[in-house]
This record gives sequence, C-alpha cells and structure tokens, in this order.
Amino acid sequence: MTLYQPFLDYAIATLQSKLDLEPYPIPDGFERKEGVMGKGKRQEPVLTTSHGYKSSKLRQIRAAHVQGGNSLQVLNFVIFPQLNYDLPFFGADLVTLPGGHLIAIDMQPLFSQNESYQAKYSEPIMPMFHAYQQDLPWGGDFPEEAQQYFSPAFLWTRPSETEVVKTKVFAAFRDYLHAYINFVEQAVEIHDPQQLSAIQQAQKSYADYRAEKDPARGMLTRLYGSEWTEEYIHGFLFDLDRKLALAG
Ligand code: DBV
Repeated sequence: MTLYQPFLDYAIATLQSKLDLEPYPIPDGFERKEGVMGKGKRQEPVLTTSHGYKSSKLRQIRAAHVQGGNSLQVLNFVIFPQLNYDLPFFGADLVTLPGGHLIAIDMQPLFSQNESYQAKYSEPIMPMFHAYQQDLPWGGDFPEEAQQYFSPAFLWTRPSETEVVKTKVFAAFRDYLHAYINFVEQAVEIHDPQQLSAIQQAQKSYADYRAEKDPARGMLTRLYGSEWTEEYIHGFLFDLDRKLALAG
C-alpha cells in the first residue's frame, strides 16, 4: 500500500456513494504507464495510473497517481464541474519527493474576486480551514500568478513527517471532499447566457493555466518522454480545450 492509495480509494468510494458516477474515458495508453527514475543502483520503477469518472453535475473527476517508492509518491486529484454549474473546482495536489511532502488542497473558485461567490463557496468552509491550519501551517512561497486560482481556504503546507500526511492531511482531504459534495448536491443548473459564458471563460482560463504550468511536466517528461507527457496533459489531465473544440 502506498501513501496516497487510501486517499484515492476514499475519494472514489465516497463520490460513488453520494453521486451517481459513470466512467470518464481515459485515452488509450494512459490508464497505466511504467517507467524508471534515477540512475544505476538508485533506479526505481515508477508506475503512473489514471482514474476518471463523471456525474450529472461533474464533467470530469480525474486522478493521476504516481507510485515510485518511498521518495516519489503523487496523487493529483481534480474535479471539473459541468459548464452549466457555478461550482468551484476541487483540487488536491499531494506530492512526496526526496525533499519532503508538499500538500495543496482547495476548492478553487471560478470567480475569485467576486464577493457573493466567495460568500457562497469560501466562507462556509473557512472554519474548517482554520481548524486544519493549526496543524498544517502555510507552506510558504508559491507562484504569484497562481494566486487568482486559489480560494481563501487554500490549504498549502509542507509537512516533514509522513505520519502527519497519514493523519492530519488525510482528515483534511476527507473533510474538504465532503464539503465539496455538499456544494454539488445543492448546486442548481444555470440558464442565464451571460453567466454561462462567464463560467466557460473561467473554466477555460483555469484549465489552460494548469496545462501550461503543470509542475509535474518535468518529472513526467523525464519518466515517459515529451510526446506521451504533452498528450497526457492536454488529452486527459486538462482536456477542456479539446472537448470544447470537439463540441464546436
Ligand atoms: N501537479 C499537477 C499534476 C501533477 C502534479 C497534474 C500528475 O498539477 C504533481 C501530477 N506538483 C506535482 C509535482 C510537484 C508539484 C508541485 C510532481 C513537484 C514539482 C517539483 O518540485 O519538481 C500546486 N504543486 C506543486 C507546487 C505547487 C503546486 C504550487 C510547487 C511548484 C513550484 O514549486 O513551482 N496544484 C499546484 C498548482 C495548482 C494546483 C499551481 C493550481 C493552480 O492545484
């Protein structure tokens, strides 16, 4: 059992029990990919698996799970709502590298500057955020241009102990997911053309940003080559552009 497998299992089982999930197609060649990290005696096999689901309100629920031994574990888990809901994204980037753990969990807003949007989707979770921040303090610098994509409840932390990941981070992940599912259950379809167009623009901006700045690009390219990696990023991890182009 690897560090983030329980997170993935919990998320899928919980979403499955609360929402009516269907599979989301994973393009050929991306369900499972093996590679090798490091050189000589320090070579480690690395397995990357992909997981995809959808529901009536959620366009894509997807995970990339990288398992490469004690010093390389990643679970990147993102939920992209359908474009006719104003729901935030659920985003978790759980990363273990030789230097330690790097944890990002958030409900990433469509409209970070909008007060009523914040009141609807951030304020209700601030008490939970403050409670976790006691044990999971702010992790320091992160890219300034990314700030517009995060909410005030952004949990960003760099725990040094693996035990903290297994306990506190896991608890935060579960609670954020439950709060997100509550938002999903309450969300009502949007019909106003102006609002729909703003949502589509915000979703595109987020997906384009994530695809362009994917912090895993270097690691994935070293493991699996650039052709595979670019196709993985644009054809599965952040595929909104392609889907919109198909829809015409
Ligand atoms: N990050 C992804 C995907 C990953 C992934 C799809 C498949 O978006 C992994 C895997 N994140 C990953 C790895 C690293 C990070 C780091 C491997 C380490 C990179 C390295 O050190 O080599 C939040 N993730 C990070 C960092 C941030 C985030 C801020 C540090 C980056 C840095 O130091 O430059 N997650 C990241 C982010 C958003 C998010 C910016 C949203 C806008 O959700």
